[in-house]
Amino acid sequence: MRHLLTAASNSTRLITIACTCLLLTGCATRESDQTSTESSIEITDEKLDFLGITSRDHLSAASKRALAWPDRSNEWFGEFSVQDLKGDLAYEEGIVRRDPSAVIKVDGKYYVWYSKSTGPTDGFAGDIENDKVFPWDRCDIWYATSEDGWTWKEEGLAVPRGEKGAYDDRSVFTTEIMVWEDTYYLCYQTVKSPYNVRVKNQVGLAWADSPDGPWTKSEEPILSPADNGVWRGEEQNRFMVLKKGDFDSHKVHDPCILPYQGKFYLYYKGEQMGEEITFGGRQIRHGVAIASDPKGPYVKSPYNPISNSGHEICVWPFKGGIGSLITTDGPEKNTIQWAPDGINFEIMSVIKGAPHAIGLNRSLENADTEPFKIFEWGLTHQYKTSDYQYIRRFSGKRKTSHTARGEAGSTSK
Ligand code: AAL
Repeated sequence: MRHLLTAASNSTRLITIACTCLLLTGCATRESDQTSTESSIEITDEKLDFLGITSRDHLSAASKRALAWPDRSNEWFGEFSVQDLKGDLAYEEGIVRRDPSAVIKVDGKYYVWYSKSTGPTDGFAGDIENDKVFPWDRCDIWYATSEDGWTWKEEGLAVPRGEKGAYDDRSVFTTEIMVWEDTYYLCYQTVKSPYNVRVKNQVGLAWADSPDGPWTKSEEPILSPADNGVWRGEEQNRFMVLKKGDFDSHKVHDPCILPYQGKFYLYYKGEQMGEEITFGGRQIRHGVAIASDPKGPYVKSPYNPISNSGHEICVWPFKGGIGSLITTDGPEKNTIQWAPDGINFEIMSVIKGAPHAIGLNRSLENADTEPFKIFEWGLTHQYKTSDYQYIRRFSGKRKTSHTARGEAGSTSK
């Protein structure tokens, strides 16, 4: 990044910033292939005072970045807390319940779908033919219902693993629900045996006329990894590559389909062959594939990847665009982003401690009124141990001031 200060009046100065890629500067260009932009930023007395900058003639690198931030209020900023559920979704020894779908409400009852498996995890050094390599290995998709969102009744199996030889014969997991024209769609991750380190993961789809099923599964995956990476050698090592390929050359994960702009946007997380650790941690990014029919075919956007970070997909429609919560991995983790077109996401807030693997509550009626409303309550999962995870409830609240106990409220804007 280059900064050029240009002369102006005493109380106002322009700072010209040439950038190729920045956090929080709003430099990204919409629907354009332009990679470099120049913009002038006015340094007013008000801005200097708000940022607490000592001298306009001695701007540190941090102050220059702060001056270049886009205008943001705190409406996208908030905090979360997590609570235990009751009934069948309370923690159960020996059982994995994780990666809850969104919550929907049908005929007065809440519904959620999730990955379920039993027994401990042995990892890749164990007997991969017979044991579990991950807690999400050997999973099926189960579902539960609730009257109040707190006490849940496990209703049973929704979508099982496929027959031996099918693309989903090893595990079906990390599902999301979409309702469109009285049909229910579950999309989910799939793995075919053997579950080794280099196995490619795909995405499957099932549909039903009722949330209670029966579910019909797609015969083929609806999304697969990019086929342009090249492994080096035969060893089961996912870091050894001759060519990494696209951001999703190894795995397509965490699928979530949203009806958007008359089409169906399938948001997903990509994992790349030869994944590396960068200054932001694991190299993990998101993509989108778009279809005219909920069953596909889904075509990957040429703008992929559409995020630089994020472990799970958590997306929702907001004010004509799409919101996205980005957690865990990458330099832009712990941010909430928004794209006016579902593709070009900008950072709207930087948050702490967001729950993992969120299942948003799609039944909330006021979710389009304020950005943080979508987090009023929903579901998440938590690790009890590395073997066993369970589903919990979260609630989120916008935060506008930081006060000590007994202190009067903030007077700031
Ligand atoms: C989850 C998701 C995917 C990963 C694993 C199971 O939280 O990101 O589903 O594969 O962890």
